[in-house]
Amino acid sequence: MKTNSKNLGLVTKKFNDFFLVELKNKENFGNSERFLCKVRKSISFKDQLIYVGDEVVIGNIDSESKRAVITNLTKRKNLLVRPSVANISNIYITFSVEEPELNLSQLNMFLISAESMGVEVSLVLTKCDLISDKRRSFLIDKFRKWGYQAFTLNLQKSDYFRKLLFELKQKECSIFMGPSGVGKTTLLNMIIPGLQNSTAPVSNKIKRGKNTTRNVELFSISNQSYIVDTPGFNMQDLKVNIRLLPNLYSEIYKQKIDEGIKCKFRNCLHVNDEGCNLNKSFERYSFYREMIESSKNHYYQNRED
Ligand SMILES: Nc1nc2c(ncn2[C@@H]2O[C@H](COP(=O)(O)OP(=O)(O)OP(=O)(O)O)[C@@H](O)[C@H]2O)c(=O)[nH]1
Ligand SMILES: [Mg+2]
Ligand SMILES: [Zn+2]
Repeated sequence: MKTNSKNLGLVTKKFNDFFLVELKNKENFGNSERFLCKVRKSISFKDQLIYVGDEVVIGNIDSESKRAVITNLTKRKNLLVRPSVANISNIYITFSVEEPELNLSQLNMFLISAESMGVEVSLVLTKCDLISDKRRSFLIDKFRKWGYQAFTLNLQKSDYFRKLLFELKQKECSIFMGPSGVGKTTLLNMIIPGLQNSTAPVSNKIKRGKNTTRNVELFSISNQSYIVDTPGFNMQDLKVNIRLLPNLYSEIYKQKIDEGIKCKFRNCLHVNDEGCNLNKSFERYSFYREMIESSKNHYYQNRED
């Protein structure tokens, strides 16, 4: 049976030209209908791609075959480029403390890239059962200085997990992002009991993840909260406007706001700039400096082209 009624839906999965769209039906949480959709060919936004997290209008709904077509796209709030996800409100950068071992430079790149989206960024540290309490406290303290109150999770203890779950249910659309094998899908399976998405142990020798999750997928966890599981990856380089970088490090912008420090030039990059008054004795300064230098090289290379 075909109807012509139009309905708002949320794209929860994308594969090739197909989209899985869940009807936005607030009264019916957990039982929302899902339709396999293609984009109507003759519509004006056809040059614009549609991503997981997009809100769309679907029509030509066939309730029996669960097929429909996407007829319109609602204006999106934001778009994360890698992995491609639209309309996120929170990014949970997820790293394991061991297996794979914690790479601070990678972690910093993930954090700064997330901060550049202008959404709320949090840090989740998994596999804390593999380290001592002393090491865990050390890491909590380190990341507090970086500006993050880390969630330290472990499969055996549920107290921190419950705190995280409570928080996720207050947010709109949260995404787990980080390298392969850190336990993003394991966490998702704990959040949604019965889900049982595939997870895999890290490889024996080099303790590296096996790229188990292949697609970005969005799941609802309450009436208006969603979480997104993503395929793990390592970041090669960061494409952030060099002028924005000082504002993405809490150690820098807090000095300006809390301590009122002022450099001679308003657009000071705090590297070798004349009249710079920034106190550079914080752990991430070397990462910051490297980012500035490599962005500068990138900028000049592009300018010479
Ligand atoms: N010891 C320990 N192992 C964990 C913990 N959380 C997850 N793991 C294990 O880590 C391995 C990788 O977990 P996944 O959930 O597949 O990792 P992922 O981040 O989804 O990896 P990709 O999908 O490849 O990006 C699995 O064998 C999990 O059982 C934890 O808290 N402690
Ligand atoms: Mg996974
Ligand atoms: Zn300065």
